[in-house]
Amino acid sequence: MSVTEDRPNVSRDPATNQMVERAQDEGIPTVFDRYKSQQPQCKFGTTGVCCRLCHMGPCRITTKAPQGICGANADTIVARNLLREIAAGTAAHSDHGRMLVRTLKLVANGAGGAYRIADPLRLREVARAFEVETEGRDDLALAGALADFFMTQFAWSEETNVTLTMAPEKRQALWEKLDIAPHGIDSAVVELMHRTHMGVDHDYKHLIMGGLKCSLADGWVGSLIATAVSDILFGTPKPIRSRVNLGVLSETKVNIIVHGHEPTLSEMLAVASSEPEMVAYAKEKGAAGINIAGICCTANEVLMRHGFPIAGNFLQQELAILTGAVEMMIVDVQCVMPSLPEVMKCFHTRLVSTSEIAQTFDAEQITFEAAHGLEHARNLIRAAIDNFANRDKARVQIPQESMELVAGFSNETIFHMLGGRFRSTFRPLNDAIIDGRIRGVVGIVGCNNPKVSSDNAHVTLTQELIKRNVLVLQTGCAAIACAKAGLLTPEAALAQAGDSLREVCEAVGIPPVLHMGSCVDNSRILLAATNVLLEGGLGEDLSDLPVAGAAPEWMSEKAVAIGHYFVASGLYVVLGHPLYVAGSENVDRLLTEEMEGITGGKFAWEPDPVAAADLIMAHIEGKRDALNINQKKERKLYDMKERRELV
Ligand code: NFS
Ligand code: SF4
Repeated sequence: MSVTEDRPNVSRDPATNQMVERAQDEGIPTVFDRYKSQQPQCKFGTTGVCCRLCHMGPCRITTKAPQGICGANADTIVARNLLREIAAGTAAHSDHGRMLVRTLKLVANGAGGAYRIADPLRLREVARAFEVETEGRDDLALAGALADFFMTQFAWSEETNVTLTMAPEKRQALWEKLDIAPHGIDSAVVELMHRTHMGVDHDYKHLIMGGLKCSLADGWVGSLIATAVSDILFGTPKPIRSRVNLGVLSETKVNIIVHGHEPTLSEMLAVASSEPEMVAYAKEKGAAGINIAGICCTANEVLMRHGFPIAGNFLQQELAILTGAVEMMIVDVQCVMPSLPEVMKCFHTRLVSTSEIAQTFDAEQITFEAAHGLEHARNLIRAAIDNFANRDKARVQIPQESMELVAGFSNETIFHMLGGRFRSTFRPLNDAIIDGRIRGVVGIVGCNNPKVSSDNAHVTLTQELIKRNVLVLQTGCAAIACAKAGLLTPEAALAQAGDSLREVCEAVGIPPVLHMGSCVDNSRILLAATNVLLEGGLGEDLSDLPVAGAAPEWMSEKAVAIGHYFVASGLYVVLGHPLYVAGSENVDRLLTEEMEGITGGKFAWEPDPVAAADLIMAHIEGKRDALNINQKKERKLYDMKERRELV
């Protein structure tokens, strides 16, 4: 059966719907078809009560069989499964961070080929933040020392992770008290794998607290390192204009798509694609030039720093190939669908996998080495140009949708923008929150998921929140979704923002929806919240702030880790669909209720984006009440009868 028969809009984005229709017309299966063939999805899986952690099993919990063969009950099984997701998510973000640290070290040793320290100021700032000696060290020596320091954060150590010191002091003290401060990224992941092995940790509360510890090693350590090193090597993002959606693909140029998460090779593709010899070669082969566009977070990385256009988010990866206009798709790690080669076969597109840990059947493989990055990039671009001749012009069908956007909001940039020309500070933002012109700040992050009409929840939630005078920070595929809907053009977003939010944004010169980067850059959201707190007037800990996080269409284990480090940081997190925990009332209650008394943060599940906005507003107003900053606005005017009753 066709996908769209009973689900006419797989997406709120017309470009996506157009390409899905094409796929159906031509009988090319996509993620949306496979989603259908997987229905109904297994209840044991979605409620988290299927255990295959040992080979006495697999075991499934039912009313008739309330325990697995070993005696594990639903609470233990649900908690263990959740922990393994957190471990995988943490591993993915952090291994990405480690690759970047390795590149930084190579650059420091003079073995980094064309890579260099793009942002020496940020290098010094980051080194100072972690007390790495800067005096008497030139940039390369300092980069080497910083890379060595970052490497120490992966292994186990007696000390807790040093980068946790970026968090507010009260928060750090709470983590110590709860014994959830990690002692190393790799060891935190290993510890979860150990604790969830058959016959180890069985108390669901103890397990979940272990999960929070590992998630902190993601957000405040691995991801934070990935962001810092990306800024040092490739430049700290500044506001930059670009375009988004499948319409950025060119009828006349050689289209190369970069997809995945690691920005290292794509940085060199950015350099090589503008070299005059490359452009001349493309022209020689009959193309008008070279067009590099991105998908997923690699896209966000090259957008933030070079303004390269974005072809789409997670669910558009197959659809980009379906335009018939892509000469080459270059993938690295994470969120790359194994179905890509199948779609490729129907077109002339070449698929190249570039990570030594990620091979895809039927894709060409190159093993990327930083020292030869520029050479790899030139070779790939040349091969893509050669493939232009194979494009079947009659089969090219590029949707017309392409939207303008502004991205590039690092903390450093927001700091400078808010402070104006003379003094960098978050003060104007804090003042606006305190006097209520901005009610609060919400991070909207995460993926797309074929379970829901793609982009719709991201866009609706964002519109609802800015309308209610909430400043929105975004990363990942959520940011791409809103960009496609025009919400990342300051003009359009301002027009949809509530009056007081609009006034503040216009006065200080920031848009109401700020694109902060890729998913590892959620660490920027943690630091933004910390900056607001340190600026003063809004409490003593992150859990005091009128802020929240949301992932309305999430799908990946990385999102599970992110959700947990937000909650462990004291934040309220609304997910568009629940974690796989419904099989354990105890785990569900711990995460959605009791956790508030432990970390100050908690989860909520809410599929309807308007209802999610209501939940978030109730939370924000509750925090504002607790901070006593709602007083002025809510001063009550008593009528005579009420006055009399008062005396
Ligand atoms: Ni985040 Fe970015 Fe997108 Fe989800 Fe995948 S690309 S790391 S995991 S799908 S937002
Ligand atoms: Fe079954 Fe226990 Fe083995 Fe899990 S660990 S598969 S519940 S016997």
